[in-house]
Amino acid sequence: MTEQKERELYFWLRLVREFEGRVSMLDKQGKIQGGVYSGKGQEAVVVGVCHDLRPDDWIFPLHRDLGAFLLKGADPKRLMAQIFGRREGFAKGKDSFLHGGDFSHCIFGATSMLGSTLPVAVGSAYKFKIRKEDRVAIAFFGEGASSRGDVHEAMNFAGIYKLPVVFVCENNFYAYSTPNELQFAVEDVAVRGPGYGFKGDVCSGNDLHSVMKAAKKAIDRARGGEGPTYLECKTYRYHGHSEHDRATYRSEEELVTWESRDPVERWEVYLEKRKYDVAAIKAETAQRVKKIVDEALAFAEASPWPEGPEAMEDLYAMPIPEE
Ligand SMILES: Cc1ncc(C[n+]2csc(CCOP(=O)(O)OP(=O)(O)O)c2C)c(N)n1
Repeated sequence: MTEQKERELYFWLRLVREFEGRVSMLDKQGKIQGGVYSGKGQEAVVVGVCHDLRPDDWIFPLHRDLGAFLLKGADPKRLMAQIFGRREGFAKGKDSFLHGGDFSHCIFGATSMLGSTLPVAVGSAYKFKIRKEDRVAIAFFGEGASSRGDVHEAMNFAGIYKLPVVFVCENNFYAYSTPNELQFAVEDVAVRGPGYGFKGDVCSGNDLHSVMKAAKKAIDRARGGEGPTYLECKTYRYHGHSEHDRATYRSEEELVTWESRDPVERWEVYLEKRKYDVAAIKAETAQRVKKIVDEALAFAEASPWPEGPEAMEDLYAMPIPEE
């Protein structure tokens, strides 16, 4: 990997952390519309999976994947406006972050019914295959969603047709307050992959190298016509399920154990071992990401609220004109 690439990856890790950190803070100030589901602690998953995707690959993020939007090229200003429920947001002020997608960057919005984006991701992968398009679909989901029927149906179909899709399970050990041992009776949920006729792989979701390596294999497999992968990334969310959840169902010791495996700090150690001037890189990156987030915030706050009648716009697809 070149030094430039290593620094770029650090920039992404820090940008995601800064953006999400700011959103959590703004939520406490009562400025955010809707819930805030922080992915703090899980940054290496979205960076490792999305950093090398092509503009026309599609991603299907879950509610905790704000970072995936940034990686896939969504404008941070519009993203913040979306979170603020303003007109300049992707949904033009009709929704919070939760369901907002950015089709211009091939980002599908999350759904409230967890796991139900997977059949959509599989549908798009089916279309890529039928039209012989060199594209992949990345479907993110939590280990909680892994228990849903939609997820099973999507994976079964994708296995039969060997579709170019990667199923990325962000296993952060809790689905709201439900721990893994009450979620499934297996250690690694990725063991289900072979049951659908494709590979299951497990990686450390807090180690960027580990995610990148596993994601590359899975994406290459999809592009090469070898079908899907069930990629499980073991990770941990530092915050509660959402900002209103104090997460009293887990111990302080457990949280601290995971914080000691922090993905951003881990990458800093790596840069140090590479003998780069890490103090300078940290200072420069901090300034760079702060500027991006400050500008996004100023833009969102200046963006108007939608007017009442706009609520009726964009509700239906335009009919396809007859030839
Ligand atoms: C089908 C469905 N069941 C329950 C819920 C309520 N709910 C919202 S988030 C959540 C936890 C999801 O856990 P997981 O899928 O592991 O993702 P995580 O939040 O841990 O990233 C639950 C149970 C929902 N939104 N949809």
